[in-house]
Amino acid sequence: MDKGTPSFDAVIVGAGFSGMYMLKSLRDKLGLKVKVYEAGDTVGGTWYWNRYPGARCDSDSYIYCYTFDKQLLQEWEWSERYPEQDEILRYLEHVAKRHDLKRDIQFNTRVTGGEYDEASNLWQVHTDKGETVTARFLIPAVGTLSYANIPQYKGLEKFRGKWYHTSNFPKEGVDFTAKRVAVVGTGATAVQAIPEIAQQAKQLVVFQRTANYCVPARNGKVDPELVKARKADYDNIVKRIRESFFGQEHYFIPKSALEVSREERERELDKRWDTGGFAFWLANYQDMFFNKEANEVIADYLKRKIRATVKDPKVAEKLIPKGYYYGTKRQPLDTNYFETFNKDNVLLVDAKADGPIEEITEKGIRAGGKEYEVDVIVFATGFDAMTGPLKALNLKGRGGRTLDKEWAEGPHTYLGISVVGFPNLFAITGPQSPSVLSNMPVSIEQHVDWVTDCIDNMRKTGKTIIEATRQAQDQWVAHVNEVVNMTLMTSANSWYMSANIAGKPRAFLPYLGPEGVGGYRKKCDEVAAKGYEGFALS
Ligand code: NA7
Repeated sequence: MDKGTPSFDAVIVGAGFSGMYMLKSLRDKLGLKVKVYEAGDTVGGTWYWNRYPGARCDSDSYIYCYTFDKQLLQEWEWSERYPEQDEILRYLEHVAKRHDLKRDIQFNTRVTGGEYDEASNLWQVHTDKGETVTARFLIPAVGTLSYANIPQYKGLEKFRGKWYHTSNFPKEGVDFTAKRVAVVGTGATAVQAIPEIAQQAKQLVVFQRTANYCVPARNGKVDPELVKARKADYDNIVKRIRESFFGQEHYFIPKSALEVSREERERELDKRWDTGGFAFWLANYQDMFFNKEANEVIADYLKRKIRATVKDPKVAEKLIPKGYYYGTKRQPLDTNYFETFNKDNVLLVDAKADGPIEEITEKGIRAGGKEYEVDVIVFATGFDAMTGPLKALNLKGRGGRTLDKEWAEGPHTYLGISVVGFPNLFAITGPQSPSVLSNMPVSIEQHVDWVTDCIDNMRKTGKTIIEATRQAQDQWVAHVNEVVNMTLMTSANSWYMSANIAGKPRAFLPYLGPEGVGGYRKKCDEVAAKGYEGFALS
């Protein structure tokens, strides 16, 4: 029985890409009373927090944007192939203004907890400002890579210099001029930041735990004729990315890498290398993610590129990825990354060859028994991905159950949107949805539209509670794992596999559907068409 009258129809947590569109959709389409809480002092989410040097999107700008506002697609002009952090932030500020979003967003406010009250069937939501509000629906739009992984090294508190995590850089920036700088980590973030920091710093020491396969981004101005053609073709582009595998205009080569001649394979790989961007990763031979030998011939191409770029063979050898299959960790896109290791002021310290980081000292970092003195440490050490930001909300579902406990062996969701025991909670791009394997805005819009339709349907049919059933959730979890177990993805110690965080249960976090983003969309639509199959509505 529904007893209470909530403060809001819906509370949304986060005002990044997903929270902003969720607000727009529920408020302006359905006329709901909505409140958004955002920890930052303005909109932007990921693009508000990640201000490190070189921060930019790895998806092409023409598809890394909202598609719900067709006029904006025509009006907005991106300056380059990949938008830089501050340009995306400007874009999101523009969207907030254009759709008058800020009036329903409370900034500088972090949600610190929430309980589902079974007597009123409402969520009680608490903030760090001491407020408690109630809402029928609770919608975490907290991002997938937003809970920083700050390594708990011995001695960090003793360090006399300054240290930063890349996802929480000072707004005013950091001046590295004449400084001795350490960067810890060599993932997608570090690959963007290292060449930029190396240009400023007196000395840069890079601490590498796992070498990465990198492909050139090839950023630059986009030919105005191509921009015009894309604008004229937006309806089709939107249709294609929605139906695609990765939310991008990339399609596998429908052949095995092993069935073609070496010459043909080199030609195809050269094409992708020269084009730059995700094409090398996501538009390669179709057996790359399944067949070890196919994967190895493609990886060999990238290893040759590293050897040809890095002048010191010993440094090149350290930069050659080992021990995992190409593409099973997130593909970083680079601009002069490997070239940077040819500079005299850059030193690479590899955990395997030189010894791992042992401690932080007053003066710097000790690794492999040697102390490296630095003035600044930049931790580019990534995130407690996908489950981290949701667990950090400290939510309690029916009977006081927590996500910590429910997910003790990895995430358990239905469709990556809903969790048994947490009624009326919708996670936007939650674990076990395509999310991070997609071009995020495509999957964000899909979830927001689906949730909006679901709530609209509930109102029209007089329902107030929706909750995934145990059976549907178990089947979804089994399906997510069954699909990924057919690939090489599970063999890597990647953050996709939760392996970057000590003690995190090993589990694949996103959903790599047999038909990708397009197939997942169809599945969600079928669930809705069958009266929200797999959910209990009352
Ligand atoms: P990533 O891809 O998780 O990279 C983090 C890097 O930091 C990676 O090289 C890690 O090595 C390394 N790392 C993590 N923890 C430690 C500790 N404790 N000691 C030493 N090195 C460590 O994060 P990014 O920020 O680069 O990228 C995240 C996503 O943001 C990216 O995929 C895009 O989608 C946007 P590892 O490989 O785990 O051995």
